[in-house]
Amino acid sequence: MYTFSDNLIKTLAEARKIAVLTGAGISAESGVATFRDPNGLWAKFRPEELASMDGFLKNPLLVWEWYQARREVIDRVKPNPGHTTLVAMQDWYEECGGSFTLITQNVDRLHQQAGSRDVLELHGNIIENYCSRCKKPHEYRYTADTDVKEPPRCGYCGGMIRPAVVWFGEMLPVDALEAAQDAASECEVFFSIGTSAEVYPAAGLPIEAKRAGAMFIEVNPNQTAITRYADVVIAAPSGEALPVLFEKVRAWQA
Ligand code: BV8
Ligand code: ZN
Repeated sequence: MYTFSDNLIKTLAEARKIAVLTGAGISAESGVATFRDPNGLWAKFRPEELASMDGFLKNPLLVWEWYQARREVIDRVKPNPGHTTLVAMQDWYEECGGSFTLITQNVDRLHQQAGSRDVLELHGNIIENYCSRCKKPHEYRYTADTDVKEPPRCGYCGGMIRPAVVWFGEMLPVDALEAAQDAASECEVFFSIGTSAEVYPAAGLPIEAKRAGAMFIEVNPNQTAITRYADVVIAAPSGEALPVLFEKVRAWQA
């Protein structure tokens, strides 16, 4: 079972400004493949081939099919205890008069499905779509019973419809990124959960928080590019470790 130092539990029980960055790893226990794990999504293709506008324009059918295959999984999976513990933590810290900012690189919206509020989505979402040419939002939504094999066309300009995710080489949504950077520079504790910390500018947030004086906690069964900067490393699956950790925080009596 997982044991945590009294200092960690005391710090978390007394902190009032928490920020959390999540990546694909927090959805792994729901059955959603990560990108860089051995059997991950990138195992067969290079990221730039699939998650970029160039890749989409070069091979729209391959990229569209890859997103449809991911949507098929995301359409039927459920949040896991890692997601639901973050909801309970947001409730608890806000009830204590504190702040809890959830920043995610994930596009599966499982945090919102679990009940997390005001989620900062740095890389967009896989549910919505818009026109790759005139950028107008498009009403297409994936459903398991419709088999849309190629990108629908825009009713205004005839352009190909694309998922509302942020591809490589594309700007992150400015409001979400600025709010995430503010939270990283103002928080007392910063969690990095289930991310390999290889994609920027998201991966810079934990280091910004640490530089600004926060306690940096990493939750990941594997080493990452930023493990060496962590004050506390919880080398465990988030769906198992987070519920145990938060139970102890909630029960802490100074
Ligand atoms: C941009 C699309 C600039 C959506 C994705 C420095 C600064 C700025 C940019 C760059 C820079 N250096 C390089 C760049 C370019 C690039 C970049 O970072 N490249 C990397 C590869 C070096 N960044 C960009 O292009 C970004 N855009 O900066 O634009 C700009 C400026 C002006 C004008 C125009 C442009 C855009 C980045 C977004 C890219 N989009 N995907 C989609 O299809 O999903 S990235 C892709 O990787 C996903 O979005 C994902 O969110 C992201 C990060 O992956 P992770 O979530 O970490 O997943 P991964 O599989 O890697 O790791 C999972 C982890 O979980 C593992 O560590 C594993 O151990 C752990 N785990 C497994 N099981 C569990 C677990 N943990 C806990 N519990 C478990 N049970
Ligand atoms: Zn259009």
